[in-house]
Amino acid sequence: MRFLFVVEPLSEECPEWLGVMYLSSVLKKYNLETKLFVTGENVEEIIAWKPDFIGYSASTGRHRNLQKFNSELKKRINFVSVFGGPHPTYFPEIASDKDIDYIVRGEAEEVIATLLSQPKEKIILGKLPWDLDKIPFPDRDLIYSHKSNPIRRFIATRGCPFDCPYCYNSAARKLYPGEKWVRFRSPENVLEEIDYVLKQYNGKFVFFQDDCFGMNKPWLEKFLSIYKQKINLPFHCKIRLDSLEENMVKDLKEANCYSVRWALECGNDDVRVKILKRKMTKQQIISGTQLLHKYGIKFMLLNMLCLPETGIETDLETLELNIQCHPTFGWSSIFQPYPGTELSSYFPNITVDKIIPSYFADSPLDISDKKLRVRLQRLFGVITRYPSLRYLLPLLLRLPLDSFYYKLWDWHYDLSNKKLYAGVI
Ligand code: B12
Ligand code: SF4
Repeated sequence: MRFLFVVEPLSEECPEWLGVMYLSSVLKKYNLETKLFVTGENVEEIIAWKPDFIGYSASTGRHRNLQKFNSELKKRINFVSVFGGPHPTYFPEIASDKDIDYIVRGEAEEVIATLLSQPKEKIILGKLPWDLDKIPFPDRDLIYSHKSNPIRRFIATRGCPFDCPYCYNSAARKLYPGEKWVRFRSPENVLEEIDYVLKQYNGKFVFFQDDCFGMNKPWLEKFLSIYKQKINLPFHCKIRLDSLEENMVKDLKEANCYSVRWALECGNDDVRVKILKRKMTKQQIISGTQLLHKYGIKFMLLNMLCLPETGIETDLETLELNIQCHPTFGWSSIFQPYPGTELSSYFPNITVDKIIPSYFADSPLDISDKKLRVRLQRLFGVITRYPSLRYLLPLLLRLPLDSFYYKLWDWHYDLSNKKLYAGVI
Protein backbone atom coordinates (compact mmCIF):
# COMPACT_ATOMS: atom_id res chain seq x y z
CA MET A 1 0.00 0.00 0.00
CA ARG A 2 1.08 3.55 -0.65
CA PHE A 3 0.86 6.58 1.62
CA LEU A 4 1.55 10.02 0.20
CA PHE A 5 2.21 12.99 2.48
CA VAL A 6 1.28 16.42 1.15
CA VAL A 7 2.80 19.57 2.64
CA GLU A 8 3.05 23.23 1.71
CA PRO A 9 6.34 24.40 0.06
CA LEU A 10 9.44 23.60 2.09
CA SER A 11 11.33 26.68 3.25
CA GLU A 12 15.00 27.16 2.29
CA GLU A 13 15.98 27.55 5.91
CA CYS A 14 13.86 24.75 7.36
CA PRO A 15 12.85 22.12 4.82
CA GLU A 16 12.74 19.36 7.46
CA TRP A 17 9.21 18.55 8.64
CA LEU A 18 9.99 16.23 11.48
CA GLY A 19 6.31 15.39 12.11
CA VAL A 20 5.73 13.71 8.74
CA MET A 21 9.25 12.26 8.76
CA TYR A 22 8.44 10.47 12.04
CA LEU A 23 5.15 9.16 10.63
CA SER A 24 6.80 7.94 7.45
CA SER A 25 9.21 5.80 9.49
CA VAL A 26 6.33 4.26 11.42
CA LEU A 27 4.44 3.46 8.21
CA LYS A 28 7.51 1.88 6.66
CA LYS A 29 7.60 -0.53 9.62
CA TYR A 30 4.16 -1.66 8.44
CA ASN A 31 5.62 -2.17 4.94
CA LEU A 32 3.87 0.80 3.38
CA GLU A 33 5.59 2.76 0.64
CA THR A 34 5.73 6.45 1.46
CA LYS A 35 6.41 9.56 -0.58
CA LEU A 36 6.24 13.32 -0.17
CA PHE A 37 4.47 15.75 -2.45
CA VAL A 38 4.95 19.48 -2.06
CA THR A 39 2.09 21.66 -3.31
CA GLY A 40 3.12 23.47 -6.48
CA GLU A 41 4.81 20.35 -7.89
CA ASN A 42 3.30 18.47 -10.84
CA VAL A 43 0.01 16.87 -9.68
CA GLU A 44 0.21 14.29 -12.47
CA GLU A 45 2.96 12.62 -10.43
CA ILE A 46 0.40 11.86 -7.73
CA ILE A 47 -2.04 10.43 -10.23
CA ALA A 48 0.69 8.23 -11.69
CA TRP A 49 1.86 7.02 -8.25
CA LYS A 50 -1.68 5.88 -7.29
CA PRO A 51 -1.57 6.40 -3.51
CA ASP A 52 -4.02 4.49 -1.30
CA PHE A 53 -3.81 7.19 1.38
CA ILE A 54 -3.02 10.88 1.20
CA GLY A 55 -2.03 12.54 4.48
CA TYR A 56 -1.96 16.32 4.73
CA SER A 57 0.04 18.15 7.39
CA ALA A 58 -1.84 21.38 7.99
CA SER A 59 -1.13 24.49 10.03
CA THR A 60 -3.77 27.15 10.65
CA GLY A 61 -4.05 29.66 7.84
CA ARG A 62 -2.47 27.20 5.38
CA HIS A 63 -5.23 24.61 5.84
CA ARG A 64 -7.53 26.24 3.26
CA ASN A 65 -5.13 25.59 0.36
CA LEU A 66 -4.69 21.98 1.40
CA GLN A 67 -8.44 21.41 1.66
CA LYS A 68 -8.93 22.86 -1.80
CA PHE A 69 -6.11 20.73 -3.16
CA ASN A 70 -7.66 17.60 -1.60
CA SER A 71 -11.13 18.33 -3.01
CA GLU A 72 -9.73 18.81 -6.52
CA LEU A 73 -7.82 15.55 -6.28
CA LYS A 74 -10.87 13.65 -4.98
CA LYS A 75 -12.60 14.52 -8.25
CA ARG A 76 -9.87 12.70 -10.17
CA ILE A 77 -8.74 9.64 -8.18
CA ASN A 78 -9.83 7.38 -5.32
CA PHE A 79 -7.87 7.52 -2.09
CA VAL A 80 -8.41 7.83 1.65
CA SER A 81 -7.67 11.37 2.80
CA VAL A 82 -6.42 12.18 6.27
CA PHE A 83 -5.59 15.56 7.77
CA GLY A 84 -3.15 15.89 10.68
CA GLY A 85 -0.84 18.48 12.22
CA PRO A 86 -1.65 21.62 14.22
CA HIS A 87 -4.77 22.76 12.37
CA PRO A 88 -6.95 19.64 12.78
CA THR A 89 -5.52 19.26 16.28
CA TYR A 90 -6.94 22.63 17.40
CA PHE A 91 -9.85 22.93 14.94
CA PRO A 92 -11.46 19.48 14.67
CA GLU A 93 -14.46 21.13 12.96
CA ILE A 94 -12.42 20.76 9.76
CA ALA A 95 -13.77 17.17 9.83
CA SER A 96 -17.08 18.51 8.47
CA ASP A 97 -15.38 18.83 5.05
CA LYS A 98 -16.99 15.95 3.09
CA ASP A 99 -13.78 15.34 1.13
CA ILE A 100 -11.78 14.60 4.29
CA ASP A 101 -12.13 10.97 5.39
CA TYR A 102 -10.26 11.18 8.69
CA ILE A 103 -8.52 13.69 10.90
CA VAL A 104 -5.92 12.88 13.51
CA ARG A 105 -5.58 15.27 16.45
CA GLY A 106 -2.24 15.51 18.26
CA GLU A 107 0.75 13.20 18.04
CA ALA A 108 0.10 10.45 15.54
CA GLU A 109 2.90 7.84 15.71
CA GLU A 110 0.85 5.46 17.87
CA VAL A 111 -2.37 5.73 15.83
CA ILE A 112 -1.40 6.26 12.19
CA ALA A 113 -1.44 2.53 11.45
CA THR A 114 -5.06 2.24 12.65
CA LEU A 115 -6.03 3.94 9.37
CA LEU A 116 -5.15 0.71 7.59
CA SER A 117 -8.12 -1.02 9.21
CA GLN A 118 -10.62 1.72 8.22
CA PRO A 119 -11.67 3.02 11.66
CA LYS A 120 -15.35 3.93 12.10
CA GLU A 121 -14.69 7.24 13.84
CA LYS A 122 -13.78 10.12 11.55
CA ILE A 123 -11.89 11.99 14.30
CA ILE A 124 -8.98 10.04 15.75
CA LEU A 125 -7.23 11.29 18.87
CA GLY A 126 -3.49 10.64 18.78
CA LYS A 127 -1.88 8.92 21.77
CA LEU A 128 1.14 10.47 23.43
CA PRO A 129 4.14 8.23 22.94
CA TRP A 130 5.34 8.05 26.54
CA ASP A 131 8.71 6.45 25.76
CA LEU A 132 10.16 8.62 22.99
CA ASP A 133 13.23 6.37 22.71
CA LYS A 134 10.98 3.67 21.24
CA ILE A 135 9.84 5.73 18.23
CA PRO A 136 11.84 5.02 15.06
CA PHE A 137 14.11 7.85 13.93
CA PRO A 138 12.52 10.22 11.39
CA ASP A 139 12.67 9.15 7.76
CA ARG A 140 15.07 11.68 6.23
CA ASP A 141 14.90 10.20 2.71
CA LEU A 142 11.28 11.35 2.53
CA ILE A 143 12.42 14.99 2.57
CA TYR A 144 15.97 14.88 1.25
CA SER A 145 14.76 13.52 -2.08
CA HIS A 146 13.07 16.95 -2.46
CA LYS A 147 15.20 19.45 -0.66
CA SER A 148 17.97 19.60 1.88
CA ASN A 149 20.54 21.97 3.26
CA PRO A 150 23.59 21.23 5.45
CA ILE A 151 21.60 21.83 8.65
CA ARG A 152 20.35 18.64 10.29
CA ARG A 153 17.32 19.07 12.57
CA PHE A 154 16.43 17.02 15.65
CA ILE A 155 13.93 17.13 18.48
CA ALA A 156 14.90 15.84 21.91
CA THR A 157 11.69 16.59 23.82
CA ARG A 158 7.96 16.81 23.23
CA GLY A 159 5.79 19.38 25.03
CA CYS A 160 6.65 22.55 26.88
CA PRO A 161 5.99 23.26 30.58
CA PHE A 162 4.99 26.92 30.04
CA ASP A 163 1.64 28.53 29.22
CA CYS A 164 2.35 31.60 27.09
CA PRO A 165 -1.07 33.05 26.22
CA TYR A 166 -0.29 33.51 22.50
CA CYS A 167 0.86 29.93 21.91
CA TYR A 168 -0.95 26.64 21.29
CA ASN A 169 1.08 24.68 23.80
CA SER A 170 -1.52 24.84 26.58
CA ALA A 171 -4.34 23.90 24.17
CA ALA A 172 -2.28 20.90 23.05
CA ARG A 173 -1.72 19.81 26.63
CA LYS A 174 -5.47 19.97 27.37
CA LEU A 175 -6.06 17.21 24.82
CA TYR A 176 -4.32 14.83 27.19
CA PRO A 177 -5.58 15.61 30.72
CA GLY A 178 -3.68 13.81 33.45
CA GLU A 179 -0.98 12.54 31.10
CA LYS A 180 2.68 13.42 31.22
CA TRP A 181 2.97 16.24 28.69
CA VAL A 182 6.66 17.13 28.79
CA ARG A 183 8.65 14.11 27.68
CA PHE A 184 12.37 13.66 27.07
CA ARG A 185 14.29 11.29 24.90
CA SER A 186 17.37 9.98 26.63
CA PRO A 187 20.57 11.90 25.76
CA GLU A 188 22.00 8.62 24.41
CA ASN A 189 19.07 8.12 22.03
CA VAL A 190 19.32 11.67 20.62
CA LEU A 191 23.09 11.34 20.22
CA GLU A 192 22.69 7.98 18.49
CA GLU A 193 20.34 9.62 15.98
CA ILE A 194 22.68 12.55 15.35
CA ASP A 195 25.61 10.21 14.85
CA TYR A 196 23.62 8.01 12.46
CA VAL A 197 22.31 11.00 10.45
CA LEU A 198 25.74 12.60 10.09
CA LYS A 199 27.27 9.32 8.92
CA GLN A 200 24.42 8.58 6.54
CA TYR A 201 23.71 12.06 5.13
CA ASN A 202 26.63 14.28 6.20
CA GLY A 203 25.70 17.73 7.54
CA LYS A 204 27.59 20.74 8.83
CA PHE A 205 25.36 22.13 11.52
CA VAL A 206 22.90 20.74 14.07
CA PHE A 207 19.59 22.43 14.94
CA PHE A 208 17.46 21.43 17.93
CA GLN A 209 13.85 22.17 17.19
CA ASP A 210 12.59 21.66 20.77
CA ASP A 211 10.24 24.31 22.10
CA CYS A 212 12.48 24.81 25.07
CA PHE A 213 15.83 23.05 24.86
CA GLY A 214 17.64 22.63 28.15
CA MET A 215 14.66 23.13 30.47
CA ASN A 216 15.94 20.13 32.43
CA LYS A 217 19.40 21.07 33.68
CA PRO A 218 20.70 17.60 34.66
CA TRP A 219 19.55 16.31 31.22
CA LEU A 220 21.31 19.19 29.50
CA GLU A 221 24.57 18.73 31.41
CA LYS A 222 24.73 15.05 30.55
CA PHE A 223 23.75 15.67 26.93
CA LEU A 224 26.31 18.42 26.38
CA SER A 225 29.20 16.50 27.86
CA ILE A 226 28.61 13.56 25.49
CA TYR A 227 27.79 15.83 22.52
CA LYS A 228 31.15 17.55 22.93
CA GLN A 229 33.06 14.27 22.78
CA LYS A 230 31.00 12.42 20.23
CA ILE A 231 29.62 15.04 17.79
CA ASN A 232 31.16 18.47 18.38
CA LEU A 233 29.51 20.12 15.36
CA PRO A 234 28.26 23.70 15.84
CA PHE A 235 24.62 23.75 16.94
CA HIS A 236 21.63 26.02 17.49
CA CYS A 237 18.81 25.69 20.05
CA LYS A 238 15.97 27.63 21.65
CA ILE A 239 16.34 28.65 25.27
CA ARG A 240 14.35 30.67 27.82
CA LEU A 241 16.12 33.64 29.27
CA ASP A 242 14.44 33.27 32.66
CA SER A 243 16.23 29.97 33.19
CA LEU A 244 19.60 31.15 31.89
CA GLU A 245 22.53 30.78 34.28
CA GLU A 246 26.19 31.54 33.63
CA ASN A 247 27.36 27.94 34.08
CA MET A 248 24.74 26.81 31.56
CA VAL A 249 25.98 29.35 28.99
CA LYS A 250 29.54 28.21 29.64
CA ASP A 251 28.60 24.53 29.16
CA LEU A 252 26.72 25.35 25.96
CA LYS A 253 29.72 27.20 24.56
CA GLU A 254 32.15 24.42 25.49
CA ALA A 255 29.93 21.92 23.68
CA ASN A 256 30.14 24.06 20.50
CA CYS A 257 26.79 25.86 20.77
CA TYR A 258 27.15 28.39 17.96
CA SER A 259 23.89 30.28 18.35
CA VAL A 260 20.61 30.31 20.29
CA ARG A 261 17.23 31.96 19.91
CA TRP A 262 15.00 33.25 22.63
CA ALA A 263 11.81 35.21 22.86
CA LEU A 264 12.05 38.80 24.04
CA GLU A 265 8.56 39.42 22.55
CA CYS A 266 8.02 43.04 23.61
CA GLY A 267 10.15 45.96 24.83
CA ASN A 268 7.48 47.33 27.15
CA ASP A 269 7.62 45.84 30.66
CA ASP A 270 3.89 46.11 31.33
CA VAL A 271 2.84 44.49 28.08
CA ARG A 272 5.48 41.77 28.38
CA VAL A 273 4.63 40.90 31.97
CA LYS A 274 0.88 41.55 32.18
CA ILE A 275 -0.36 40.66 28.70
CA LEU A 276 2.27 38.20 27.47
CA LYS A 277 2.98 36.76 30.95
CA ARG A 278 6.74 36.73 30.38
CA LYS A 279 8.09 37.67 33.77
CA MET A 280 11.40 39.22 32.77
CA THR A 281 12.53 42.77 33.45
CA LYS A 282 14.38 44.86 30.89
CA GLN A 283 17.47 44.60 33.07
CA GLN A 284 17.28 40.79 33.13
CA ILE A 285 16.96 40.78 29.37
CA ILE A 286 19.99 43.00 28.90
CA SER A 287 22.09 41.05 31.44
CA GLY A 288 21.11 37.75 29.79
CA THR A 289 22.25 38.95 26.40
CA GLN A 290 25.49 40.26 27.94
CA LEU A 291 26.19 36.72 29.15
CA LEU A 292 25.73 35.41 25.62
CA HIS A 293 28.06 38.11 24.30
CA LYS A 294 30.62 37.30 27.00
CA TYR A 295 30.79 33.66 25.87
CA GLY A 296 30.62 34.49 22.17
CA ILE A 297 27.29 32.75 21.50
CA LYS A 298 25.36 34.40 18.68
CA PHE A 299 21.66 34.91 19.24
CA MET A 300 18.37 35.67 17.59
CA LEU A 301 15.71 37.63 19.47
CA LEU A 302 12.09 36.81 18.66
CA ASN A 303 9.65 39.72 18.88
CA MET A 304 5.97 40.36 18.14
CA LEU A 305 4.68 43.65 16.76
CA CYS A 306 1.05 44.87 16.59
CA LEU A 307 0.22 43.36 20.00
CA PRO A 308 -3.18 43.85 21.70
CA GLU A 309 -3.73 47.15 23.52
CA THR A 310 -0.55 48.68 22.10
CA GLY A 311 0.34 51.37 19.58
CA ILE A 312 3.34 51.96 17.36
CA GLU A 313 5.21 53.44 20.37
CA THR A 314 5.29 49.94 21.92
CA ASP A 315 6.75 48.49 18.71
CA LEU A 316 9.39 51.24 18.74
CA GLU A 317 10.20 50.40 22.38
CA THR A 318 10.71 46.79 21.30
CA LEU A 319 13.06 47.97 18.55
CA GLU A 320 14.98 50.10 21.05
CA LEU A 321 15.45 47.21 23.50
CA ASN A 322 16.65 44.99 20.66
CA ILE A 323 19.19 47.62 19.69
CA GLN A 324 20.48 47.70 23.26
CA CYS A 325 20.92 43.91 23.22
CA HIS A 326 22.91 43.77 19.93
CA PRO A 327 21.45 40.50 18.64
CA THR A 328 22.82 38.66 15.62
CA PHE A 329 19.25 38.75 14.31
CA GLY A 330 16.46 40.96 15.63
CA TRP A 331 13.61 38.88 14.24
CA SER A 332 10.03 40.08 14.39
CA SER A 333 6.63 38.81 13.34
CA ILE A 334 3.18 40.36 13.34
CA PHE A 335 0.97 39.15 16.16
CA GLN A 336 -1.88 36.88 15.01
CA PRO A 337 -4.63 36.22 17.57
CA TYR A 338 -4.85 32.50 16.80
CA PRO A 339 -8.36 31.42 17.91
CA GLY A 340 -8.19 29.05 20.85
CA THR A 341 -5.17 30.71 22.43
CA GLU A 342 -5.73 32.79 25.56
CA LEU A 343 -4.90 36.11 23.87
CA SER A 344 -7.48 35.54 21.15
CA SER A 345 -10.17 36.35 23.76
CA TYR A 346 -9.36 40.04 23.17
CA PHE A 347 -10.66 39.57 19.62
CA PRO A 348 -13.78 37.41 19.63
CA ASN A 349 -14.65 38.45 16.06
CA ILE A 350 -11.36 37.13 14.62
CA THR A 351 -12.38 33.70 13.45
CA VAL A 352 -10.01 31.14 12.05
CA ASP A 353 -10.79 32.22 8.47
CA LYS A 354 -9.35 35.66 9.18
CA ILE A 355 -5.95 34.31 10.23
CA ILE A 356 -3.30 35.33 7.72
CA PRO A 357 -1.31 32.35 6.35
CA SER A 358 2.03 33.92 7.32
CA TYR A 359 2.73 35.93 10.44
CA PHE A 360 5.18 38.03 8.45
CA ALA A 361 2.53 39.27 6.05
CA ASP A 362 -0.04 41.44 7.82
CA SER A 363 -2.24 41.87 10.87
CA PRO A 364 -5.89 40.72 10.74
CA LEU A 365 -6.72 43.32 13.42
CA ASP A 366 -8.33 46.67 12.95
CA ILE A 367 -5.55 48.72 14.56
CA SER A 368 -4.37 52.29 14.21
CA ASP A 369 -1.19 52.96 12.19
CA LYS A 370 -1.39 49.44 10.76
CA LYS A 371 0.39 50.38 7.54
CA LEU A 372 3.28 52.00 9.45
CA ARG A 373 3.56 49.09 11.89
CA VAL A 374 3.69 46.53 9.10
CA ARG A 375 6.41 48.62 7.43
CA LEU A 376 8.27 48.69 10.72
CA GLN A 377 8.22 44.88 10.75
CA ARG A 378 9.96 44.85 7.35
CA LEU A 379 12.63 47.28 8.58
CA PHE A 380 13.02 45.92 12.12
CA GLY A 381 15.95 43.57 11.54
CA VAL A 382 17.91 45.98 9.34
CA ILE A 383 17.54 48.81 11.87
CA THR A 384 18.55 46.54 14.75
CA ARG A 385 21.69 45.75 12.76
CA TYR A 386 22.36 49.34 11.66
CA PRO A 387 20.90 51.37 14.56
CA SER A 388 21.80 54.80 13.20
CA LEU A 389 19.05 54.24 10.60
CA ARG A 390 16.47 54.64 13.35
CA TYR A 391 16.80 58.41 13.15
CA LEU A 392 15.37 58.15 9.62
CA LEU A 393 12.43 56.01 10.74
CA PRO A 394 9.80 58.80 10.87
CA LEU A 395 10.52 59.37 7.19
CA LEU A 396 11.04 55.70 6.16
CA LEU A 397 7.72 54.61 7.68
CA ARG A 398 5.81 57.17 5.64
CA LEU A 399 7.37 56.33 2.27
CA PRO A 400 5.22 53.99 0.13
CA LEU A 401 8.17 51.67 -0.61
CA ASP A 402 6.50 48.46 0.51
CA SER A 403 7.84 46.14 -2.14
CA PHE A 404 11.37 47.52 -1.66
CA TYR A 405 11.06 47.07 2.13
CA TYR A 406 9.90 43.51 1.59
CA LYS A 407 12.97 42.79 -0.56
CA LEU A 408 15.17 44.38 2.08
CA TRP A 409 13.57 42.16 4.73
CA ASP A 410 14.23 39.12 2.56
CA TRP A 411 17.87 40.07 2.01
CA HIS A 412 18.37 40.72 5.71
CA TYR A 413 16.70 37.41 6.63
CA ASP A 414 19.20 35.49 4.48
CA LEU A 415 22.14 37.50 5.77
CA SER A 416 21.12 36.88 9.39
CA ASN A 417 20.66 33.17 8.79
CA LYS A 418 24.18 32.98 7.37
CA LYS A 419 25.49 34.58 10.53
CA LEU A 420 23.40 32.44 12.89
CA TYR A 421 24.22 29.15 11.22
CA ALA A 422 27.96 29.61 10.68
CA GLY A 423 27.58 30.40 6.98
CA VAL A 424 26.40 26.91 6.07
CA ILE A 425 23.22 28.17 4.34
C1 B12 B 1 9.74 23.84 13.40
C2 B12 B 1 8.45 24.59 13.26
C3 B12 B 1 8.22 25.24 12.05
C4 B12 B 1 9.13 25.06 10.84
C5 B12 B 1 8.85 23.69 10.16
C6 B12 B 1 7.37 23.36 10.07
C7 B12 B 1 7.00 21.92 10.41
N1 B12 B 1 5.77 21.57 10.19
O1 B12 B 1 7.79 21.09 10.86
C8 B12 B 1 8.80 26.30 9.96
C9 B12 B 1 9.84 27.36 10.26
C10 B12 B 1 8.76 26.09 8.43
C11 B12 B 1 7.44 26.69 10.55
C12 B12 B 1 6.58 27.54 9.92
C13 B12 B 1 5.35 27.89 10.43
N2 B12 B 1 4.89 27.63 11.67
CO1 B12 B 1 5.74 26.47 12.93
N3 B12 B 1 6.45 25.36 14.27
C14 B12 B 1 7.51 24.64 14.32
C15 B12 B 1 7.60 23.97 15.71
C16 B12 B 1 8.46 24.84 16.61
C17 B12 B 1 8.13 22.54 15.77
C18 B12 B 1 7.48 21.55 14.77
C19 B12 B 1 7.97 20.16 15.07
O2 B12 B 1 8.95 19.73 14.52
N4 B12 B 1 7.29 19.44 16.00
C20 B12 B 1 7.64 18.10 16.37
C21 B12 B 1 6.85 17.08 15.52
C22 B12 B 1 7.21 15.67 15.94
O3 B12 B 1 5.46 17.32 15.80
P1 B12 B 1 4.42 17.85 14.69
O4 B12 B 1 5.09 18.56 13.61
O5 B12 B 1 3.32 18.51 15.40
O6 B12 B 1 3.86 16.47 14.08
C23 B12 B 1 3.07 15.55 14.82
C24 B12 B 1 1.55 15.82 14.81
O7 B12 B 1 1.20 17.17 14.56
C25 B12 B 1 1.01 14.89 13.77
N5 B12 B 1 1.04 15.28 12.35
C26 B12 B 1 1.75 16.22 11.72
N6 B12 B 1 1.53 16.19 10.39
C27 B12 B 1 0.66 15.19 10.17
C28 B12 B 1 0.11 14.71 8.99
C29 B12 B 1 -0.78 13.63 9.06
C30 B12 B 1 -1.36 13.08 7.82
C31 B12 B 1 -1.13 13.06 10.32
C32 B12 B 1 -2.08 11.93 10.39
C33 B12 B 1 -0.58 13.56 11.50
C34 B12 B 1 0.32 14.61 11.41
O8 B12 B 1 1.85 13.76 13.93
C35 B12 B 1 3.21 14.21 14.12
C36 B12 B 1 3.98 13.19 14.91
O9 B12 B 1 3.43 13.00 16.19
C37 B12 B 1 6.10 24.00 16.13
C38 B12 B 1 5.84 23.90 17.62
C39 B12 B 1 5.72 22.45 18.06
N7 B12 B 1 6.13 22.16 19.25
O10 B12 B 1 5.29 21.56 17.33
C40 B12 B 1 5.61 25.29 15.47
C41 B12 B 1 4.17 25.40 15.03
C42 B12 B 1 3.77 24.11 14.33
N8 B12 B 1 4.22 26.46 14.02
C43 B12 B 1 3.23 27.26 14.03
C44 B12 B 1 3.04 28.32 13.10
C45 B12 B 1 1.95 29.32 13.45
C46 B12 B 1 3.79 28.38 11.93
C47 B12 B 1 3.54 29.34 10.74
C48 B12 B 1 2.08 29.48 10.33
C49 B12 B 1 4.18 30.68 11.07
C50 B12 B 1 4.19 31.67 9.94
N9 B12 B 1 5.23 31.72 9.20
O11 B12 B 1 3.27 32.43 9.79
C51 B12 B 1 4.37 28.67 9.63
C52 B12 B 1 3.49 27.72 8.78
C53 B12 B 1 4.32 26.82 7.90
C54 B12 B 1 3.51 25.88 7.06
N10 B12 B 1 3.80 25.83 5.77
O12 B12 B 1 2.61 25.18 7.51
C55 B12 B 1 2.23 26.90 15.12
C56 B12 B 1 1.01 26.23 14.47
C57 B12 B 1 -0.29 26.71 15.07
C58 B12 B 1 -1.44 26.26 14.22
N11 B12 B 1 -2.63 26.28 14.80
O13 B12 B 1 -1.31 25.93 13.07
C59 B12 B 1 3.09 25.94 16.05
C60 B12 B 1 2.29 24.80 16.72
C61 B12 B 1 3.73 26.86 17.13
C62 B12 B 1 2.81 27.13 18.31
N12 B12 B 1 3.11 26.54 19.46
O14 B12 B 1 1.86 27.86 18.25
N13 B12 B 1 7.22 26.12 11.78
S1 SF4 C 1 7.82 28.79 25.92
FE1 SF4 C 1 7.42 28.75 23.69
S2 SF4 C 1 6.44 26.75 23.29
FE2 SF4 C 1 6.38 27.10 25.51
S3 SF4 C 1 4.35 27.97 25.90
FE3 SF4 C 1 5.78 29.68 25.62
S4 SF4 C 1 5.76 30.20 23.43
FE4 SF4 C 1 4.78 28.18 23.68
